[in-house]
Amino acid sequence: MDNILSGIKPTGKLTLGNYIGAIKNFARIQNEGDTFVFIADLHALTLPIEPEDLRNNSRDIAAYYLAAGLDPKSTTIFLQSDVPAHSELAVIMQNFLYMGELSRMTQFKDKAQKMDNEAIGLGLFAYPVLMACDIVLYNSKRIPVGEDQVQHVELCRDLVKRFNNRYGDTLVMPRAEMVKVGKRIMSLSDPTKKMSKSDPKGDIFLSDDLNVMRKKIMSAVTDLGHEIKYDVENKPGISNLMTIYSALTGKEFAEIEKEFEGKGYGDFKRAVADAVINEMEPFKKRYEEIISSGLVDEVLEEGAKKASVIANETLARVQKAVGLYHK
Ligand code: AQP
Repeated sequence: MDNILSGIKPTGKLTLGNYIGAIKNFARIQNEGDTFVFIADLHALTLPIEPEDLRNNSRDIAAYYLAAGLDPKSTTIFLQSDVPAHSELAVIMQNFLYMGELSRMTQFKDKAQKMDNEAIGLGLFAYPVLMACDIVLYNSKRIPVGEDQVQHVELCRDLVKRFNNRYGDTLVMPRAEMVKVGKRIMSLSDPTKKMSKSDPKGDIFLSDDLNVMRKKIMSAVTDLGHEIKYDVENKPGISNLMTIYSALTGKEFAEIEKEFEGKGYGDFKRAVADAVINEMEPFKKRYEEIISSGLVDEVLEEGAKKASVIANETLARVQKAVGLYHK
């Protein structure tokens, strides 16, 4: 069975995009291999963040993982900064990814473009180096991600090829995989943009009250016409809502089109809101129970111990391969 690895960075309140594109799927596939799911707190430092927010966001993500059904018995859940091998390996691997390729990363270009050129941190630029280390440390073959992260996994593949060519078979080759439906949930106020926690216009947050979620869906931007039809180019708003509905109910697009034949946008939005609330009500309840128990700290402590064993083995293998003395 292949090792599976994924994570979320605690840069803000999690969105329905993170839930559909990542968390829900982690729980679904966790028994298909040795699964490692982490909270990428070091990655969150690549953009300015208050210490209190970083701490709270990190704890929240762990609780959301558990609320979604990730079972610490089958999935190693841990905080990236609790496993120093991530940072140690990154110091080595930064020599094997090149500035040209890093500067072509879409996420870097998008984020840097909104910042003052003189104040772009090195960490933001080198983000894919650390992400590649997150992946290779766990000998991970399957990397479930949303569409926006595929480019970084591709760069990690380049790194593995480059490293193994030079030093022999040391690192395991990963591959990105995406959910069939929901790999890119769009903003409800601008369905041409990704629903994103660092640009929270048109987001549904997992922390929103259920009635706020309903209101947001009922006022989501829709398109001209009145037909419920999956057509991303001409009907991005309805197509996005159909994606959410399909991801949560398991219904195919053709089935949804049939279900709403002759009905209007209002009927459809009500059904989407019901589907979101059906899913979110028990999930949020479990999250509340978990956050007020001591479970999160316990799980993260245990997870860091388990993760460190395999991460340290890989780190030692790399140190030895490159010729670090005494390793
Ligand atoms: N809108 C989305 N639709 C589907 N999947 C999504 N993901 C994020 N947004 C969507 C997936 O969630 C996982 C964790 O993401 P992340 O927090 O590590 O970073 P990100 O991809 O940069 O997500 P955000 O929300 O846009 O974060 P910020 O704003 O902090 O950069 C990933 O698998 C991601 O693809």
